[in-house]
Amino acid sequence: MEYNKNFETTCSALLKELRPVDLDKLVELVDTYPNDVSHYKGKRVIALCGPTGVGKSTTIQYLHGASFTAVKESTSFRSHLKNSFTEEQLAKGGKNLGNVKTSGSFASETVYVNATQIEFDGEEWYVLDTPGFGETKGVEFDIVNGLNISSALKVCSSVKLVIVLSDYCLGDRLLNGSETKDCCRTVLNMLTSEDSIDSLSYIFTKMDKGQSIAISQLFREASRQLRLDDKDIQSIWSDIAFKTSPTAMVVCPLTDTAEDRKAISSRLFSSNGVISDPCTTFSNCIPYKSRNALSAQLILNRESIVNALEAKNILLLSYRLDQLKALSVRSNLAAIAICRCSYTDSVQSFIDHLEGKYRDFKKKMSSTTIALSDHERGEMAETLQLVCTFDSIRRERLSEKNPIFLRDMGIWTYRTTVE
Ligand SMILES: Nc1nc2c(ncn2[C@@H]2O[C@H](COP(=O)(O)OP(=O)(O)O)[C@@H](O)[C@H]2O)c(=O)[nH]1
Ligand SMILES: [Mg+2]
Repeated sequence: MEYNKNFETTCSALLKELRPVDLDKLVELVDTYPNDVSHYKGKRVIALCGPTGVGKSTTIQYLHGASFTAVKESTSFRSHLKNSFTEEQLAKGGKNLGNVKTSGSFASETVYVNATQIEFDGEEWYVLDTPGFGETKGVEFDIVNGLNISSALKVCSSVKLVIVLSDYCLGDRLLNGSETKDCCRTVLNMLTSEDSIDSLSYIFTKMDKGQSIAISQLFREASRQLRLDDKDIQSIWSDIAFKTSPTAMVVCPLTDTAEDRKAISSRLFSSNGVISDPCTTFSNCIPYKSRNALSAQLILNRESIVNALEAKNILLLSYRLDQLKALSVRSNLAAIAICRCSYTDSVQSFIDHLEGKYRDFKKKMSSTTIALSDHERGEMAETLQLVCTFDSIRRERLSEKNPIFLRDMGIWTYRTTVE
């Protein structure tokens, strides 16, 4: 049993290195994973985002007025907060409130962007629950979730973006762990301009109410101690320090009174930090870690294309190019520069390779002044055939005019076959 577990872990670590992202699966998910935005399109939205398991869905249940009881889960050391709603709360929250799911396991429970309705002080808001960054089902799901979150935000009339962080993301883990840093980088990537950091809001969970006065200082100190290669998130940490002073929004579902909930809601459902042009403020985004995995995969693909060219492995070459093309023709993936460029760059290096082959071929031909021997003719024919085959791959994938060198091709074909 122990052996099997180790074997499994080793295999999955090895697979991650060999194939950080399954591109075929990614494309399939992009095409088929549900992302119905019709419910909140054109609406005023508060969107909760953050790492998996920090308590985003629980916070949404809390904002809808749910009662909570702590239950001990056999699968986890932590307690799970079981929620219950009154009939009235369920009716007010809209049909999706029942879909705001939480569980005590480490697996992600929220798998789609989901919107519920909340009326506060006579104004209607849609509250977006989002799948956590660092999806436990795998990197391909994480990428698609990131893309779906960004496209969900873009269709709203206005958006207030709230980052949710739990006690697990703070303390020593703030500087030494990756959860908070990665989450901040993901959100930074989601914004087209750093100026929009001003409009972010922050909620903290799984801690005592008393900690709400310590969070500002924690981030102020931590942002000063950031290492040079983490400086990119300093602006967001300074913003957290600023907005959590004198107190942070700390949600305590078990112990908060009705007044506490009202105070959190008043802070949250206010016009502060509302982004009024989501379509231009948000860009297509992939959670930070998965974006790195995707970059690594695209580099592997490009290396594989070069190797396939060298080895004249037409099947592998076509397969790898098709994988990259599939990314470049899907608009949400093509909006990500690394996906868009990988295909065009690979096609270009492929054309360069083809041209190089042709130059060699031409040189050989022009240096042969006397009649070719059978062996030389065979070699020439083989090279020419290879160039032609490669070119058919090129033509299928790039509706571009033939490069100049191909104009001569007919003449050479004639010379090597007829002579
Ligand atoms: N003790 C405690 N547990 C919480 C709190 N918020 C969420 N949880 C538990 O943490 C787990 C993950 O919460 P969930 O809302 O599903 O996280 P999400 O992935 O961010 O949506 C669940 O078992 C929740 O009951 C909290 O404030 N205190
Ligand atoms: Mg959730």
